[in-house]
Amino acid sequence: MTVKNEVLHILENNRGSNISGQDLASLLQVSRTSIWKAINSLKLEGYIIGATSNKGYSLSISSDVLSVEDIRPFLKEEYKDIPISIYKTLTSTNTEAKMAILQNAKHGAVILSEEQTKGRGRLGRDFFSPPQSGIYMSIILKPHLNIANSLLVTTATAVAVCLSIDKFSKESPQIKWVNDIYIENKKVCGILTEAVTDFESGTVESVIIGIGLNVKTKENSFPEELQGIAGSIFNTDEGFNTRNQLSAEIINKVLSICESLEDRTFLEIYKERSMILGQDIIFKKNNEWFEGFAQDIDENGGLVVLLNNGQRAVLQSGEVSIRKKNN
Ligand code: BT5
Repeated sequence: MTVKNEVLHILENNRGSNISGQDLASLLQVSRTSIWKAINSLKLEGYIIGATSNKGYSLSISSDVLSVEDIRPFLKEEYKDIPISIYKTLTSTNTEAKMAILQNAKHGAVILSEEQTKGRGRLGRDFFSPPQSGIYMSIILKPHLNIANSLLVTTATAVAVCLSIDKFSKESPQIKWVNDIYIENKKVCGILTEAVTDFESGTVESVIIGIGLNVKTKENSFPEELQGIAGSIFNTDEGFNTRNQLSAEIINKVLSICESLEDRTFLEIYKERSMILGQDIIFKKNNEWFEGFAQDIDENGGLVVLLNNGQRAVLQSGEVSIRKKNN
């Protein structure tokens, strides 16, 4: 560990309380100048560290910077050594993950960014990714497992993210088929799963799971077109510094559920959390709108719809909305 990381570790363990430069220097057996340099570079990375003459340094309760050192301790034993890269800004963590795959990234590698300047949704849509307020993460899976079915990977990830949010929030998140997570009727998370295929063999070489989660983005900071549609897990100062722990929880759950996709028990949780099962819906397929009743989720994550003409359809992708009742 570098002096900087050791200083951070001590400040983290004493969040909100003061510790003098002299005490830090003696504990780490380095000079006070080294401590001063470490504190300055932590401040440059965005940590909020107070310095009071006589009392020393203290890490503010509200300091919240994504860091590998703060994520790793919360990972399960089997994932403790996965490669994690954290950036201050990227165009898109999924794009960065694609480049990492070209350089032989390992199964389970994680890329996180404090902000994305071109965060992507499906079909070329944008995903608003402002700094220091969300989790924008890509996890790389190598399909030595049977993960060729990217719909099922998205379904499994939605369940993993809901269960992770449960650990930190009183609100129980719900899932809108196929890739959106809602809290109190506002979208707090979107998932974009992309497959990297090997042209020669035509097989899926890697899968990138992109997760965009609004953790504490303020209501009024969403752009106009998302006002009233998008929300965050935390709307108060509660949960101000949970992004590292929540990221670790998501990594643990996504990897463990996706590594045993053949065990379909997560589909039961998916159904319980579904916002659309048992509802009248409209959906678009081949540029045509259909009406029907959302009946079930099949074993591959497909949405089973009973059409108004009595026929049954299974959707593998697309856009679904709940039909408003005419009173
Ligand atoms: C998604 O697409 O919701 C998938 C979003 C995936 C984002 C992650 S972040 C890490 C990784 N790197 C990336 O570049 N992407 C992934 P879709 O279902 O197509 O929804 C897109 C729509 O959601 C937009 O057209 C907006 O209406 C809405 N939207 C955009 N930003 C949002 C936000 N921050 N919160 C809630 N809704 C948002």
